[in-house]
Amino acid sequence: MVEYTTVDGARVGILMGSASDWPTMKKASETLEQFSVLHECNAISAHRNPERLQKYLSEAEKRGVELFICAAGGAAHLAGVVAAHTEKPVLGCPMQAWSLDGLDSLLSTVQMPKGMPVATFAIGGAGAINAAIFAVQMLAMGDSSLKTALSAFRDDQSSAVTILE
Ligand code: RP5
Repeated sequence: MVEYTTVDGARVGILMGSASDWPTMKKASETLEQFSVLHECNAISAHRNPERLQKYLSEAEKRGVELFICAAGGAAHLAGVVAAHTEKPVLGCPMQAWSLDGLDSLLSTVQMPKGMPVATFAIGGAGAINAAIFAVQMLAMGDSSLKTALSAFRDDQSSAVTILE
């Protein structure tokens, strides 16, 4: 049985607690694509697939995945559990999920105990996109072509702000 998807040369692993998170996390994937950053996307729940998650993480690190973007909603433990299993940076995306407008997910993701960081982003699509951009910023520290692409992206954003008449 295939337990998860892998991509040769992936530098980023996007994980989500459920396929129901995909419409939001697709935005993170599209953002990485925009920068031609190879990545792989998987729904592996910290609660429903604990062994699969552990296996994925140990194999992903060996294959060279450099950081993980983790999305979950409700009792959103995925990012924290991933942080417990890897020394790679973990970026957390709280999902809006089914109640409390995602405040539950935000607090579950952000309130990590000291010594075990999860860089936590905004609830929903903006957070998913920003997590991907932040991942690109980290990867760009050792990658001059990514650095150039990021500068162009920032310039485009500046030009897109219109002046009110
Ligand atoms: C979390 O519970 C998932 O990350 C998702 O955001 C939420 C709902 O999951 P499903 O019940 O739709 O699978 O674990």
